[in-house]
Amino acid sequence: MFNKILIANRGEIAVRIIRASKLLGIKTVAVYSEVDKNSLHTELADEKICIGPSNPKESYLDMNKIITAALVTNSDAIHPGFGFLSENSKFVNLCKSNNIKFIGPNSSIIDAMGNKSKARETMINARVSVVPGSQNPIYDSEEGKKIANEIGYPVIVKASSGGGGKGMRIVEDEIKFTRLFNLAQNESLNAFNDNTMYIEKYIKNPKHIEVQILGDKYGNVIHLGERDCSIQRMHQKMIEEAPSAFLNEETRQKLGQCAVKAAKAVNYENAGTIEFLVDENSNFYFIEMNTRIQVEHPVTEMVTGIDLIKEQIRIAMGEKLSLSQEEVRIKGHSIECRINAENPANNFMPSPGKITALHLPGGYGVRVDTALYNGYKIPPNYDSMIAKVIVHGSNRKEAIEKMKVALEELVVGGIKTNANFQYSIMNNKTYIEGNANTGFIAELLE
Ligand code: MV4
Repeated sequence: MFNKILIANRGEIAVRIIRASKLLGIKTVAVYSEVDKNSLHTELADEKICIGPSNPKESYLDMNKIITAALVTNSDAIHPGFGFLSENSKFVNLCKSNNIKFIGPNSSIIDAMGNKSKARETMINARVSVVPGSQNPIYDSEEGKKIANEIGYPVIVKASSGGGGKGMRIVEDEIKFTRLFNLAQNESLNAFNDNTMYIEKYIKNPKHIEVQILGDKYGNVIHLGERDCSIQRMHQKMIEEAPSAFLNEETRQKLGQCAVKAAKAVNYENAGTIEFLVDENSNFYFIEMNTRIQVEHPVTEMVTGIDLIKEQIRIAMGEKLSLSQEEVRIKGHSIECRINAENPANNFMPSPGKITALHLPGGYGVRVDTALYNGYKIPPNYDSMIAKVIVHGSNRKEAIEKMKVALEELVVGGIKTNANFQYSIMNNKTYIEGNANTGFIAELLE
């Protein structure tokens, strides 16, 4: 049993983790940077410790400061949230050597899945269907071209250390291959100090569908259904929903089983996500595994009734999964709109500043995960996501209507947000019909 958890994060996810800890009767420690002195998470936690300047490298990413904060407060465990140190295997090892429990999977899995070409190899060996492509890492364009010619164009060249679209290039034909491969590889070298690449067949206009899984220390793994995260802009997700409007029941079953197989193959422990691309014919292919809790986890909570953060903590305390696969039921439909402090009229330019008026929507099946309060000053130093509006309805149509009511009600004064842009998507025919794929926002903006 944990007596105290340190939350190595900020913003709405820190608040979310503090609330779950309290529900389990566990004390909480907030860490904060100088610019976050007046942030909500510091107010809600039992204790707070300043860990340095606004620059994440000197605070939220500084492993030694966070370990020291955990030690001086006698914390039993650290919850990393998402981003920052959540997928840093060195940090997981550092927790272990200081006798602090890291609420997440073990470091070797984080390493194995963090390297995307290694993850592909692992899943190929586990007989999980991956996108047709290379089996081994690729280091030079000549080698890459041979493989691309075998796969057949178009292909997509990706960086092993990539994510968020960095070090990625779509290649339409052989003539363009060398130039684009080198561009992707240089980008990867600069961003990640890694020249390891891999190649996949390019899937045109795919859906991005991911499956939530939970695993305990005893080898039990269950899935909690899928989330459709196809609505994204510049590789940033904007809207997520569960279940997917696109999948039929048979594909859904297969996808869930495939995700459990993938997680079992790596003895996965804690919460994780298996990401798939789904093509127009409902063929699905593994692309990546996320070894953290994700921003969009609430839509899964809303349709399953399972508190994923509580489950994460329980699993880390050595408890068995609280339910079996047969006990998981998907009820109704949930949608999440991410509210960002940004200006859609000016190329989504970040819009930090002081909140001068605030009204958060409410009502039956309406949830807002946020760390905002009236008078709060959003600092310019961090991610622009300031709230998540989440709705639950008995079906997708009702959920969309509920989201419209919620977004109409939302007032965030003093800064620009993307709330009206999100509202317009709720009225978009392609979206309403469930036909929006990963190219949707780019096409909409054109
Ligand atoms: C792909 C793909 C098509 N085929 N892989 C983008 C984020 C990263 N996690 C995976 N991504 C993609 N991988 C294969 N084999 C399409 C995307 C993709 C994308 C690619 C280039 C430019 C914009 C994109 C938007 C969404 C998805």
